[in-house]
Amino acid sequence: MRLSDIYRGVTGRVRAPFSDDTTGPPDAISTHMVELRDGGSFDLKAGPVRKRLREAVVRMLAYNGSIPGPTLRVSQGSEVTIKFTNEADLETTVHWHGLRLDNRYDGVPHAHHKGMQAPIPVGGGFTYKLRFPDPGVYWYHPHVREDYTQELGLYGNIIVAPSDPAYWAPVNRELPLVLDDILLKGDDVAPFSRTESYRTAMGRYGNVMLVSGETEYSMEARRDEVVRLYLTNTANVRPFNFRIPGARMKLVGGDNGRVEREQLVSEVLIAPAERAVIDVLFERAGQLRLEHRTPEQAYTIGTVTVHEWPVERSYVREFSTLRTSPELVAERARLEADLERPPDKTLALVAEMPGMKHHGEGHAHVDIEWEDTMKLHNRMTTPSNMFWKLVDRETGAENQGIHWSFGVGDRVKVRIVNDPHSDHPMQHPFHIHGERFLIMSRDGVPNENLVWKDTVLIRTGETVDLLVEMSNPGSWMAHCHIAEHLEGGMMLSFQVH
Ligand SMILES: [Cu+2]
Repeated sequence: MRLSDIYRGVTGRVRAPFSDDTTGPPDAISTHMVELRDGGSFDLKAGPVRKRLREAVVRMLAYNGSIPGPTLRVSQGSEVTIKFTNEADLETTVHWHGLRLDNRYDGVPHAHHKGMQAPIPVGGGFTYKLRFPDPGVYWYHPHVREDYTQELGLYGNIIVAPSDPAYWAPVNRELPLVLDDILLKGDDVAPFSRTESYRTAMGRYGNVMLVSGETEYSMEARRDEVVRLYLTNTANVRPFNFRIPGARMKLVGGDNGRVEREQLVSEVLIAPAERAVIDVLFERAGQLRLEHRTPEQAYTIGTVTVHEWPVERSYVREFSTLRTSPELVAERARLEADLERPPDKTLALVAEMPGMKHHGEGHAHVDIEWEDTMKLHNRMTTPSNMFWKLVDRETGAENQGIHWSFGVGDRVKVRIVNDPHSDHPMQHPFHIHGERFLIMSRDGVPNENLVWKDTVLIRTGETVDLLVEMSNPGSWMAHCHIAEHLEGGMMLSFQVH
C-alpha cells in the first residue's frame, strides 16, 4: 500500500465538526477548591464555556464552568457522592483516575467494557459514589473521546488528605498545578471530527501551554516559604519536564502517595496522567519562571513573584530533612523475591502503520518524543490507517482480545516491552485502572525510589517491570493514556475476583 492510498479520502477539511460557537456559553470562571466531608454530596456538571487563550476567544468544555474543574478536597477513608449531569455536546462518563474505588463507579463506558455504566447522554446524569483509601493527588476526566473532551478542558483534581497527620512534612501552603497544552489554529481550537479521532500516530501535541487552564499563569510566594505543589499532567500526549530555576525542589510524592525516600531534584518528568508532589522552597525574593524544559528548548509556562517580606513560620528545617517512608521500605523488602522471578505477563507495545514501514528508524535514539515531529503525516492518521497494539507475548492476543484474570491478593509481575522496531515507536504512558503498582525496574535496573503508581511512562525501546497489587475486585481496563492511542484501541481488560 502506498501513502497516497492511505491518505485518500482524508482531506484538510473536517467533516461533522463539533460546535465552535462562542456566542452561547458563559465565560469560564476560576477554579474553586471544594471541601467534602465524609458522607457529603456534590453536584458536578459538564458543559460548554467561552474562554480567552491569549488573543483567541474559544469554545471549550468545563466542569462547573471552570478549567480545571473544581478541586475536590477529601479525607482518606471517607466516602462521598457526586451527582453528575451532562450538558456537554456529546455523551460522556467521569473516570476517577487513580482511585481504588468500586468497579461500577469507575466511569468506563460499556461500549468499551462489559459490565460498566452506559455512556451518559447529553441531558442525562449519573450518581457516583467515591471512596479514597489512599492519600495524595488524583484527577477526574471523561472516558469517552478524551482526545476531544480532555483537550477542551474536562479535567479536575482530587486531593486526598492523609489520616496520619505526619504523613507529609509540614509546609506553609498547598497548591494544585495542572499542566496541559492545547492545539490552536489561528484564533480557533484546531478542529475535531465527531466521528473519529485524528493524529492517531503521535497524538495531539498542543502549541499553547496551559498551567491550571491559564496561558499566563502567575503565583505569589514569600521569602522562605515552602509550598507543596500537586502537579498533574492532563495533556493528550505531551510529557512535561517541570522545573523552577532559582527555587529549591524536593520530590515527596507520586501518583498514589508519598515516595520511599524524599529527594532534592532540579526537575521532574511527568507523563500524561501522572502526578508528582513536590515541596518548593523560595529562598530569595524576585521573579522566577515555571519552566517546561526539553533537551531542545525551555518553555516559560508561568511565573512566581517571591516577595521580600518573609513568612512568619518557616519550614526551611523540615524542608532540609529528607524523610523515608516505612511502608515503602517494607515493600522493598518484599520485592526482593519478585525481582528474580520471571514475569507473570509480558506485554509488547507495537505500532503498525501500513505503507510507512520503519518510519521510526529516524527516531532510533529518541526515547521520548517531546514534540510532534511529523505534523502533516500525523494529522492524517486515524484508527483506520494506523494501528497501536498491546500484544500479550504469551498468547499473541491483542488489545480488546486480552482478558486477564487474577485473584484478590495476587501480586502480578507485568513486564512491558516498548518495541523499538515497530513502524513508529514512541513513549507510552500506561495506565492501570482500579489497582496500584510499584515500578520494580527499568531495563533490568532496580528502582531506587519506590512509590505507588497508577500510570507509568515507558520510553521507546524500554522494558519496565511492574508489580501490580490486585487488591480491588472488579472488571478493569489498562491502556495507553495518550488520548489518540486509546481512541485507536490500545487497551486491554482484566478481572480481579
Ligand atoms: Cu500510547
